[in-house]
Formats: sequence, C-alpha cells, structure tokens
Amino acid sequence: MFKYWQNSGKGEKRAEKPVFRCFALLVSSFVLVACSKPLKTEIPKTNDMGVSSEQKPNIVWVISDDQAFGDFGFMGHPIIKTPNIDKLASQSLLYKNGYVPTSLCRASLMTLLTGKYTYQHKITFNDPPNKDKRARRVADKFLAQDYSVARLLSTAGYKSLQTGKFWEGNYKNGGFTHGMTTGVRHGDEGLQIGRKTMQPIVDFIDEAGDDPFFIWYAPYLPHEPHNAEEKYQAIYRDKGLHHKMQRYYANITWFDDTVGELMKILEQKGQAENTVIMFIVDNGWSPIIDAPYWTDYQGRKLKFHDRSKSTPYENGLRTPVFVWWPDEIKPQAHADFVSAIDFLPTTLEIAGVKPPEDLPGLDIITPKLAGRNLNRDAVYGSLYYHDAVELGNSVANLTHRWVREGDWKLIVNEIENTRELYNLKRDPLEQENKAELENRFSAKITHLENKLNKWWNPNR
Ligand SMILES: [Ca+2]
Repeated sequence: MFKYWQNSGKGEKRAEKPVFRCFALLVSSFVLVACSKPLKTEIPKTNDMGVSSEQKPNIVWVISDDQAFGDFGFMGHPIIKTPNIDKLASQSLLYKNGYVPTSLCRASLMTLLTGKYTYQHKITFNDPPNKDKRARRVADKFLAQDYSVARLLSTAGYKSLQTGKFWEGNYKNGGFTHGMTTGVRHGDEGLQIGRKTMQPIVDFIDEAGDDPFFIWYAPYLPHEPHNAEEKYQAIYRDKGLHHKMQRYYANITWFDDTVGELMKILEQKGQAENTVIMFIVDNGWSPIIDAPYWTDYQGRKLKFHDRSKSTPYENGLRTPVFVWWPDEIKPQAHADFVSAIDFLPTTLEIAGVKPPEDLPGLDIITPKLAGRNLNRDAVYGSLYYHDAVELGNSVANLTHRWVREGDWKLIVNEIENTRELYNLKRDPLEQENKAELENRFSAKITHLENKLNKWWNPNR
C-alpha cells in the first residue's frame, strides 16, 4: 500500500528512491555496455528527471473552480477545512505565488489546455458574440486546431480522460481519448464528476490498462451552486459567518473531500505510487456581502465580490500551485512566480515529450530539483469581456492588462485608460493605488507598462 498518502509526515525518505534508481540505472547501463553481445533491447532513454520511456508516470491535474487563493488550510486560512489538499500540498513542490493570466473560467482553462496566453489561443470569453450557437460551434473548434495537453501526451502513449469543466465542445476537440463532456457550454455530463460520482475515473483507470494516463479533474466545485450537503454546512454553522460565506466554505470542504476520494481511487488501483498530481485554481472567487451585485462593462449583474472573479485583483488571479510527486520531489515551498501557462511544458517534461518551441511557459520542476530559481522576473495577463464582441479578436475584446514584478503590480484598464499600481507586500488587499501619486511613482509605472507592452503581442 502506498505509504506517502496514507501516512503523513513520512516524506524524509523520499530522496533515497530516485538516487537509488539512478544508481541502479547506471550500474545496469554499465553492465549492458560492457557486454560484448548485441543488445536485445535498447537501454531505456531518460529525460532530465530520470523518467525512462518504459515507466512513464501517470499525471492528474486537479483544477479547483472559483476559489480564492487564501481559502485553503495550507494557505493559512483560520476557518476553512481542506485536510486532503493540505496533506498533498505539504508533500509537494509548492508555489504560493501562482497566477492565472485571465480570471475567467473558459479563458483560463483554455490556457491550461494549450499552454498559451489568452491572446494566443483566442478564447478570451465564456460566451461568443450574442451567445450565438453557430459562433459557439466555430469557437469550439479552436482547440481542435491548436496544441492540447492530451494530444501531445498521446504521442507518448498516454490515454487521457476529461472530467468536469470543459468549454471547448466535445472532449475529442481536446484530443482526449476518453471524456464525459460532449458539447453543451461548460461541461454537461462532465459536471457530475465530484458532485455526483467518481465512477468515470475508476472505469477509465481500468480501461487504460498498462498505458500511462492523464486525468483532467476539473469538478464544478467549489463553484456555485453552493449546495453542499448538511455535513459540510454543519462545520461552518455557529461561527458567526454570513450565510453566503458559510455556504461557500462548505462547498470548499466538499471539493476537498472529492480530492481525498480521488487519491483513494489511485491507491486502490495501485497507481498512486506512479502518479504525479498538479494542482491549480482556474480563477478566484469571493462572496459579495455588502451589496446584492455589481455591474460589469456589459451590464451583467455579478453576484460575487467585485475584486474577485472576472477582475484583475489578487482574489481573481492568484492561486496556489503544487506538484505532488513523492518519488521525485521532496516537500518544499518557493516564492517564485508561476503561471497556468507552465502546466503544459511541465507536464510534457514529466512525460518525456518534447514541447512545441513557441510555448511561453516554463518547466517548474527541473530548476528546483537542481537548486535554481525559475528563469522569470514577472508574470502577465489580460482580461476581456465575458461575452466576446468579436470572435478571435483579442484587441477588440480587451478590458485590462496586468503585470506583477517583485512586490509591484500594475493594472492597465483599457476601457477607462487608467492605471493602478500596488505594492503587494505592504498592501496585499490592493487598497492603496500608488498611481494616484503619479509624480512619485511615474518611473515605476513607465517601467512596468513598457514590460507589459513588450509582452503583449496579440497578432502572433
Ligand atoms: Ca472558474
């Protein structure tokens, strides 16, 4: 039985295994090379992580839906209970400064699927112009014509399963070999995963047989409806919480429970030991308490906090990111900036698949195994109208661009032609807009805006 998941606090021995394995591989290679007879089989090729072509690890992406970055036990929240995710995070390579480029579901998930910024993959929106069905069918094919994590992994023999949120039509558009979603808006049957069943994952692992597998686990949680059953509500009752907060927290613990179920399935199938878990949130979310709603640029009345989802603020963009791979990675936490664009290149490195050359993201594992910082000084992103005004036109749909470098974050509001500058170390809630003191901070604003303009390249 797999000990790392079942017993906490036993991570110290993990470093021994890869070292032993590398040593064994070196010895066996020497014996094979020293042998004068022709080899019957080739020596397994390995990538930088020591993963041989004959023992590719399974990879599971756990993607939370609508959860603010601080709303986890391991991120220091004083009330919220997330014991299963906390345990994984404590055993992982953890980045607390993760970001998604766009704080809206579909655009953010498309960045994960393709490894590209929104202006590159062109899915800037949740819905097409006028919610037109024909335009939706056209947009659903964008992914079919682009890179996708599942298609790239299939070149290395991976079977792949789509579950949960998926906006790009049929799961086959994403190159998945198996899936739940067949084409209705944000996931149809896929949205049953976690909330109603985990059986598709059990069945898929059985069908994958001896092949390595990839699972897209993106349950519709803790996303609204915040309708977790009573056992979850009871955890947060009588704590003086607003009812909206209580119900949101209950959904978070429900989501956490499903992650525990997922790990149990991997164990029961004997796969946990050879599986990598990568965790991220597609966008943040916070309840709105002091008003019934706020209104966005398209007149949509949004019933969540106006500094969370669909906004360029930290509770919309920031997310913890971690990679759980006990055989290869000792528990460690880092302050480097990571981004959703990093999931694809990191996954390809794990699987030993050569990444396409024009991907903007980084492998976030290898440098840390070598004791180095990631080669990145800033993270970037852009926000757009919820309903596209023109399909595939990033400029016409743009509302904001943002960049974070060091402690500083610049937000450019493209609709109002205004700038906001925050020092996140001193002002993590983004309450003091330094751009209002323009003379004092004009050099900083110019510097960050020049970086932003250099990054922004919607025509490529
Ligand atoms: Ca979402």
